[in-house]
Amino acid sequence: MFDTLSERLQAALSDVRSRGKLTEDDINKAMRAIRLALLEADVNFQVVKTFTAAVKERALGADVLESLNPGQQVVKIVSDELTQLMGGAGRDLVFAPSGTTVILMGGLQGSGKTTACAKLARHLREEHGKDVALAACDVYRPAAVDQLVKVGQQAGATVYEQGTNRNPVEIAEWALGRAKAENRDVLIVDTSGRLHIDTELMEELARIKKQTNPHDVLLVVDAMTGQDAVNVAEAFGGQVGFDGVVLTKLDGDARGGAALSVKAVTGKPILYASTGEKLDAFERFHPDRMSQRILGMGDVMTLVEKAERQFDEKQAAELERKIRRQEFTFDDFLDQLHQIRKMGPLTGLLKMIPGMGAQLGNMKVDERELDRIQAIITSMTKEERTNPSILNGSRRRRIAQGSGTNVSAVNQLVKQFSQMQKVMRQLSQGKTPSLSQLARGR
Ligand SMILES: Nc1nc2c(ncn2[C@@H]2O[C@H](COP(=O)(O)OP(=O)(O)O)[C@@H](O)[C@H]2O)c(=O)[nH]1
Ligand SMILES: [Mg+2]
Repeated sequence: MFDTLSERLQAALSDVRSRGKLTEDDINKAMRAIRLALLEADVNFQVVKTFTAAVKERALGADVLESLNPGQQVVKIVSDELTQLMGGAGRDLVFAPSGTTVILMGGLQGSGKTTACAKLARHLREEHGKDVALAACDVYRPAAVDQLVKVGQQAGATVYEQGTNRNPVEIAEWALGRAKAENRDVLIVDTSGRLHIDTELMEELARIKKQTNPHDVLLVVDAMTGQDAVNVAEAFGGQVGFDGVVLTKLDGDARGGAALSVKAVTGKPILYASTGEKLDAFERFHPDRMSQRILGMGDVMTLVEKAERQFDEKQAAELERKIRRQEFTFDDFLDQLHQIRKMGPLTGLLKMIPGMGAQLGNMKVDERELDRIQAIITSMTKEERTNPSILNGSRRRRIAQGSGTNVSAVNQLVKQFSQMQKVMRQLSQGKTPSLSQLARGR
């Protein structure tokens, strides 16, 4: 996500970042590099102009140039301004105080509307505990209804559909009636798109909007299309009107032009970001976190939230109890491994830690190593997992064979595990292991 932009901006700032003293010339040079980086990222020309002017004015302020660490201050200013550019504090959906909240989704064909409907449904269910229904109003492609039914079910939402023989405005009206009668918290209306902006599409969306009186109209735009996405948003804004943006396919967007321009051009904030084909690749868009991620300052908040979601307090307390009583087994170890892996690919997680992004570069964390560990533990019997001391040579050979690894891999894991247990024992007895012990894992 935003890799190219991120690299270019960090390069543009690398010179000033470390500098103890800055001159106006240094600032001008950095601003030129930032302007180029943004234009290359396909950020709207006018937006780039306003942005660099704002950064420059603040950076040239006496309090910055004369401060102890002017370089860091400039980086902070760029980060602040990027945050402002993407919408400041950002916002979540607004729910109706009572009754069914209606969300209408619009956008071009292929922008990711149907996928986003299901992802949003899942998000609202999991994060807000809402009972969500989806209305299938894309009647132009038979497959579109089936697709919504399928992803809607995966998301745990009820899907209202009437095939493709009725007109979408009637279906929307009927679905809203059902949602109200069935006391659904939220109704998300999926609509059809066209390949390009056309009046017919706009009029249909406007009619559905009039009929259902949605609390929020969300425009789904494909980040990979850069400036085109922004133009589409401008056209929709002028003809139908919308309240917020769902930016999709950020996983394939190295440049970030749409993310940086859409708020400034349309005046509407990005509410959600979609970052992959899977239903859980969806998150609220936080301009401040995003700007820090782009500048390589890490995104600790998102990381913490991810961890909290995966690891509830009860589990944490249970784990602590086991460590204290020295009952931590291979099964618990496997559990921990699952918890970590549920959070997503390790490389992605590490990138959210400040300073790690740049260090990692193109390095890939070897997920296969984790696969091997998992395979070895699952090849153990229940007894072996609880009581590793019974692991003699023949048992180890059997495990190696069962897991498709070799005896030395099994030996290594067993050794690491017993070292880990030792550290835990010391911790639980109130002794602090020395740093070198920790480093060696003993
Ligand atoms: N990589 C990636 N693919 C996506 C994302 N969102 C949707 N897609 C894919 O884009 C294609 C079109 O999505 P769809 O929801 O059918 O678009 P619609 O025509 O607007 O309803 C599908 O193949 C989706 O799997 C995303 O965030 N990342
Ligand atoms: Mg669709």
